[in-house]
Amino acid sequence: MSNILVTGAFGQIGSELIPALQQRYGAEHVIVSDIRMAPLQSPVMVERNFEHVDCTELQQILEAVRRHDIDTIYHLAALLSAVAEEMPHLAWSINMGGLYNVLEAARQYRCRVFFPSSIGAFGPSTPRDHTPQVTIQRPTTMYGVTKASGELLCDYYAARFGLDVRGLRLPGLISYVARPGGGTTDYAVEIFYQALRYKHYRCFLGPATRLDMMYMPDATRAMIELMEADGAALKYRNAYNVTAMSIAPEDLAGEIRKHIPGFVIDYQIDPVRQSIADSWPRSLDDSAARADWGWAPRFDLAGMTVDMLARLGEKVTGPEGRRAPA
Ligand code: AKB
Repeated sequence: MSNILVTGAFGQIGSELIPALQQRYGAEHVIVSDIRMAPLQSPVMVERNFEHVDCTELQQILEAVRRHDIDTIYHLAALLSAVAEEMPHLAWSINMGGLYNVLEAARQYRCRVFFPSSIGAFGPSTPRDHTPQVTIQRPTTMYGVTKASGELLCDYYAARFGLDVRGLRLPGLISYVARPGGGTTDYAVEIFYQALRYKHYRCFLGPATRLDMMYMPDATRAMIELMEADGAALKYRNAYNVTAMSIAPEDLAGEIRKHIPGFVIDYQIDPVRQSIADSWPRSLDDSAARADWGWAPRFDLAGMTVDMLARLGEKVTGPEGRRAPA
């Protein structure tokens, strides 16, 4: 039975990927690691399987891999796009330094690696509609530079050292368990909290800013399915385009309004995040993922909105939610 290490485990993805991995492979086989300590009311079951790991310290990763006899690493620790623009040096150190250390540990202990790339790995010279699997990648953000370079570094380790590294170019992720922090697509999560609490949301992207999005249950399933896929069938391994919906703030607001009549959205554009969004694809072509390992999303805009409102509704309007800051 394999043992899995997840880095950056208390972030938006880890908070839902870990329970999915625990359910599939058994909680004792999933080692949760983060530079932060477990939040007091962590949705993630940590108990004995927590390691405090700073990914910029190779020794800490090596130690966790050795101690727990790890053979698969899901490397989630990274800064997101908007915060990476505020702190480009730190973003390089965490996103690239952390990935390099994870790949080095994987090389030494022959681990398989999952690396989350992003729509941010593309730039303004990339075709923005039906963005092909193989196309121009000249990102203009530090986040994008680390994602495009990260894809190349993973390819290098695969070709040079025979490492099994797989990855996805993830779109904006919509989730109700943990909130994202510092991303350009965060509006698509914030809007649900504000709609449920105040029937009003002020969006930092313009109404027609179309980007790819995916509901988190689809995203965690995609990661696990890719890692379980027959390696011989994978033409790209790292990193596959995946998407579930291509939507703009005005589309999402319209869908929410079907369930919360009177919901109002207005706009106060943040020039930094708007210019990041304007440099990203509007819709990805994910046909390679569909053909090579059977990828198919289960949630479209309508299905995701119903599920988000139902699950978040209890959390936001319950006693804990009323006490939490907006
Ligand atoms: C971000 O907005 O930075 C991320 C992403 C699309 O990679 N959600």
